[in-house]
Amino acid sequence: MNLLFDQIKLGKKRRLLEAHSAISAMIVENSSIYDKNGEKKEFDGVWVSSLTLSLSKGLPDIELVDITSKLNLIQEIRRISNKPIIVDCDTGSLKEQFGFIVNALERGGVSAIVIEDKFGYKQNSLIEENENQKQESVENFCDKIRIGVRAMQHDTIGIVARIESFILGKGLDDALFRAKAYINAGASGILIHSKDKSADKVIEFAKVFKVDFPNIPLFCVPSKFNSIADEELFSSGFDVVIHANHLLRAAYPAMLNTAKSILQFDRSYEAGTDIMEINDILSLIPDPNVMPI
Ligand code: SPV
Ligand code: MG
Repeated sequence: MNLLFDQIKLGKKRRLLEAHSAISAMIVENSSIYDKNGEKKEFDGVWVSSLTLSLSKGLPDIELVDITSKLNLIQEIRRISNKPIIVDCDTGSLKEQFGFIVNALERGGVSAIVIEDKFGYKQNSLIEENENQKQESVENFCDKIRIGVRAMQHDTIGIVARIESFILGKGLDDALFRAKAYINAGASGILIHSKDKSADKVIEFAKVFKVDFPNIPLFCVPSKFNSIADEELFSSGFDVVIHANHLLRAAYPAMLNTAKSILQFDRSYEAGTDIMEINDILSLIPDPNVMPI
């Protein structure tokens, strides 16, 4: 059983939000609204992002956060949420290391890990100057996927292969060729990434991909093409939409403004209009008499 993939098989579309700490996971867990039809709308899972986890530790997004730190965060998230967790595993490290990573994250209760088809010096895919970034050969990446599949103990975790062809200036044919090869190697899902402002390329990919692979879950990360609604991505063929970095991006300017306000006014009174009341933060402290979920 796999919480995430079983739901997708039932035809449910999934919307995830990033968490880089227990407090941000609390936001993912507790945020909900009622839409115009009176239906409750909430996030369906938590994305552990290499960008926001690295940055929250003061590190560049170059595969420096080790598996133990990721497992610590996953344990913290689990303390407050039972929602499926997807972990960004960058390139999956060396293929000699990848099996151990899959095994550790499966035991940690993770529903899926995403590995991107780059090798060597990996940087965040959204940076503009990316001439250092190299795409892995199809053969080597398929080997890595096969190693990961062999390392799985049960059916509780899936490997999602993230295709960087559009990021690295290649076209639709390359992306589709890779998708087919990665699925044949055992990938449970495909993530097609892009740093265009327009969603046209990923939508074109989704339409062709879903003709050949209607039952393979398709993921996207609309960090750059963010003017398109999740519903439109879902109706274009995507099964999972990941909002990958927004809680850290929301927190940073709020913290910076507060810090500057204290310096400017030499007291915290003025900052008080933008920050939560002391009593409100006290009400967030977990009740020791209530067991965690
Ligand atoms: C991350 O969240 O670390 C990702 C997604 O890899 S993105 O930054 O949009 O490339
Ligand atoms: Mg990443």
